[in-house]
Amino acid sequence: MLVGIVGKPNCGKTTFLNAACLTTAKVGDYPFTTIEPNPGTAYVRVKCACKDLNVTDNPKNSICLDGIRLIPIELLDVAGLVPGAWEGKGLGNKFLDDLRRADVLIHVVDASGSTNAEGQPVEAGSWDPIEDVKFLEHEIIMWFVQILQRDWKKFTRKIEQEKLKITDALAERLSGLGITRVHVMKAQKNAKIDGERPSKWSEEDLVAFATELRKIAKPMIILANKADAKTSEQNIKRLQDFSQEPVIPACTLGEFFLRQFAEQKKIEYQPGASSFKILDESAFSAKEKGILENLQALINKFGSTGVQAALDTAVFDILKMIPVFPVHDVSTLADKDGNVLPDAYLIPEGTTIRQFAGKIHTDFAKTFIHGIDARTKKRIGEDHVLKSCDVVKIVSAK
Ligand SMILES: Nc1nc2c(ncn2[C@@H]2O[C@H](COP(=O)(O)OP(=O)(O)OP(=O)(O)O)[C@@H](O)[C@H]2O)c(=O)[nH]1
Ligand SMILES: [Mg+2]
Repeated sequence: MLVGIVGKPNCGKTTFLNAACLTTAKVGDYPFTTIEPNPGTAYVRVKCACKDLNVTDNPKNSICLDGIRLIPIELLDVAGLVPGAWEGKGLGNKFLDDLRRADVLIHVVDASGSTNAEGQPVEAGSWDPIEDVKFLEHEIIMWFVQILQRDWKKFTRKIEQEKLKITDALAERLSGLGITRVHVMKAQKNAKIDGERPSKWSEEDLVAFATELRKIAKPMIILANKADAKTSEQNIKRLQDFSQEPVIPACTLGEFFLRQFAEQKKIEYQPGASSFKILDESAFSAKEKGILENLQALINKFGSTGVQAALDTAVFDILKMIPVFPVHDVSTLADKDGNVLPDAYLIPEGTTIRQFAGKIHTDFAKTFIHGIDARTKKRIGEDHVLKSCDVVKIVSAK
């Protein structure tokens, strides 16, 4: 799973990545600080199965902290997008191509209104961040449209002459963008587009189709960043009223400091928490203490710094992922080497045990015989839909 971090230049995308992943990618108060994408690994938190099964675990692909399993997810911070990027403006399509693999997008917006469309600093409050939300969605839609329009006539002629299925042909054509047949089918249905005569689709039809496809294949949340600025509060309310997507107020810079101080053992802080505790008063100057007080006040107002909340919303509310723990031995709950509850996987709600087997190893799906629920010790058939926090064994012929 890949979370793409997008937005116009200078809105705080790299600061978000650094805060979420404790990386040190370059940040600057000017546009296009980032050109090559910065990858990072962050964690989402779920209740670990060790808690209710009352076992001591030895996690391998994830981390367990006092019964909370931290599961890694991949993030990608990309270059800033400016209006017309889909036509090649700014860094253009290169930026968009970096997002091909993204399953969900976090759109970072400068809620303080102190950067214009190109990411140049302007007087605080003078730019309307609602414009950023409108333009970014438009850019992604037009990126899809422009890919679809290449050879559209030739493509649709072939479909009609050879009596191919438009859904299959479109899914194949768009597969490089991480778009599946199910995505295409849903988008066609929502856009109410005739599947019989694709050669008759107008440009408006293509835009309507791409608009629906964007919502399904690249769902988005809005991170209303720089919430610490005076001009942000009113804009955050306006963004929440305007946007169809979830809007999460955030102070990514504050989260970055908290995470660093926690790493240095100067404070006690868990990402996403609503408070932190100073462990070493002498480690901070009077000015730094003032900053920390302001940060606590901001967290009190918004519930958290918004960074972990954005990741959790993207993974659990938008992608609807659930954690599942595969084991080799249902009595000891261990793998072949005796590690108890070694791995936690994130899978979409509705995944069957057989589909899950295929995610662990393609061979498993082919040679799948049945599953076993480690809690009940009962056999489960291939169509059994997994639940959050299930612990399962896969029995295969291999
Ligand atoms: N006040 C405030 N400033 C922030 C916050 N997050 C980022 N900034 C500042 O915004 C500026 C841009 O931050 P970056 O993280 O480099 O922004 P970016 O979106 O990656 O920019 P490009 O790579 O140029 O597209 C820097 O001066 C940051 O310190 C925040 O939460 N509050
Ligand atoms: Mg950057």
